[in-house]
Amino acid sequence: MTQQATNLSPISRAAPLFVPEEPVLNREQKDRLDRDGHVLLPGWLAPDARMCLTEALSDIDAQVAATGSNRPQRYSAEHNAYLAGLIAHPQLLTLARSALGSDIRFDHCVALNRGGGDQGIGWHSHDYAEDRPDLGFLRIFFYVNGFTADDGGLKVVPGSHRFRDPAIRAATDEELASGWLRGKSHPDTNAPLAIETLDAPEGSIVLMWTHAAHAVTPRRPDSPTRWSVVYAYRNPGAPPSAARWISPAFEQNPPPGTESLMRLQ
Ligand SMILES: O=C(O)CCC(=O)C(=O)O
Ligand SMILES: [Fe+2]
Repeated sequence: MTQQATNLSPISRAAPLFVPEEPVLNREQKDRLDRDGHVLLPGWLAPDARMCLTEALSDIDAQVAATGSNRPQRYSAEHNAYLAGLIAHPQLLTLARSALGSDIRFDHCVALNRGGGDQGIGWHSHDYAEDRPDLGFLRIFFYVNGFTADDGGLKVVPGSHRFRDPAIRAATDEELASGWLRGKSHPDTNAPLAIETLDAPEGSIVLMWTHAAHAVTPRRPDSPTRWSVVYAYRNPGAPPSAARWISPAFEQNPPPGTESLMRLQ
């Protein structure tokens, strides 16, 4: 190792994950995340990271195919060393902390690859600390090769996270509109809640509070696989989410640098 390399800080030693060197949300982005429940950051994934992620996520798909089990997908970081190494990546932690504050725990790393013809997923929300609005649960989605609204696209309902309802469910937009959405408006702006479709160029990331209503449109049959993965972090203080997919073995022998993130409380 050269003298120069020895002097590098841990931050510069890790290969860049994001294009912005210091990936903190600016005031406008943080306000948008808190008002809408999500914020899209186009092109944030560094080019080399996109390549490594594509390789890692292909490896997860291959393991799922070989084992016929969804375990490698649900516990992605436990099945791929590159993905494990990102849990405590300095830039990922900087970004998570810019939304959650300094005291955070890792919750899950789940591959969200969607091959051509994938059916997408209906409307739903996720759980954490429903009675503790002071405790945040943030999910950071990596959309490595992006998506369009009608091709494996994420749909959202700005403001829905404010209801902290973990049980939002609907099979179609119509069902959501005539059901859970009906008569609801944003607690701050009073605007009626409405469905929004997103377009994510290659290399996008999306930050989303976990109680936000979301759904995914089907992937077109002739489209290539949508490579994506989500990393989730939370403030400790409540029992963990139902999707805290961390095996006891991983928890007891965590990758270097992740020990404090792996604690329950
Ligand atoms: O595939 C996606 O873009 C989102 C999947 C999803 O609903 C989730 O990870 O909670
Ligand atoms: Fe979801």
